[in-house]
Amino acid sequence: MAEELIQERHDAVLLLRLNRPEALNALNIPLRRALAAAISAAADDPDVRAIVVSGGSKIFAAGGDIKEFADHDAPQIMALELQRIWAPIAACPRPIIAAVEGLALGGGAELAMHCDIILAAEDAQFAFPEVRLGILPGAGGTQRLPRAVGKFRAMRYLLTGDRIPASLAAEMGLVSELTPSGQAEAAALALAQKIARMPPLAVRQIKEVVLQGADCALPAALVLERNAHNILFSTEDRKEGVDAFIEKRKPLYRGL
Ligand code: CO8
Repeated sequence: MAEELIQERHDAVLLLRLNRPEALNALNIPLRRALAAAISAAADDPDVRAIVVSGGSKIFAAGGDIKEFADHDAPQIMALELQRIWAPIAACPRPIIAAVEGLALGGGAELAMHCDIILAAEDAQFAFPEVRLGILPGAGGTQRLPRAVGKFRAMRYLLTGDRIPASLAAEMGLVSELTPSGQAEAAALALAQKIARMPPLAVRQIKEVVLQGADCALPAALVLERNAHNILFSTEDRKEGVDAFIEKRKPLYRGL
């Protein structure tokens, strides 16, 4: 059987490509576990400086695997503790870029929203169809969508399951950037390579401060920012960046 999660290294970038074409990349438990394990391993590998999560050229993901959970009742769903599979993605210190072609539905859209940057093909579509199954988005969708696009637009789509075209998603702030159809993965890899060339400690601090600060009151968030800013002044990469600017040469960052 083909691997359900393809892993490729592109220099300092790890590409993770969902590969369940027969089920439109529906996220079954083995695939979710593989994704969580790959991202945990990447977080332990200092040579991985950015991650791309892609569904390939046709579809990002058609959601959670409906067939896998069709007969589950509440205790069975609770026993799965699915939040433990999502946690390593949410906690990953490396930047993660989602490359969305085709559809990102339900758990697929929630997977994209676990990432830090979402690139979407101009003909891609997002939706949260859980309501049509009598449930709700259970992997952060009811919380991350309103934080990304505001309450009133989030409600509009969470309560209907209607599709959000990528252009509207970009306008709403759910998509970072649109790409031509078929080029989301290549564009995500190029962007990830660019981030991978940045000083790793600064990249890590920016990600941490943006994410943690978003959940704090502004004064506390500004303290987080100030402390991270001050700490970065002691790094060798800060010295290298400034020296390279003054000497008019390309910097070589080492993550120190
Ligand atoms: N789960 C499992 N299998 C799926 C899923 C899915 N989410 N989506 C598609 N598939 C399977 C189909 O069953 C079909 O398999 P088979 O050939 O064996 O019948 C194959 O993929 C191809 O699908 P279609 O024939 O339906 O392809 P179409 O091009 O006609 O339609 C769609 C594509 C529009 C994407 C359509 O497949 C669809 O609507 N899929 C479901 C979308 C959805 O509602 N996603 C789930 C949202 S909920 C969620 O993500 C979290 C909770 C999940 C558990 C819920 C349990 C109650």
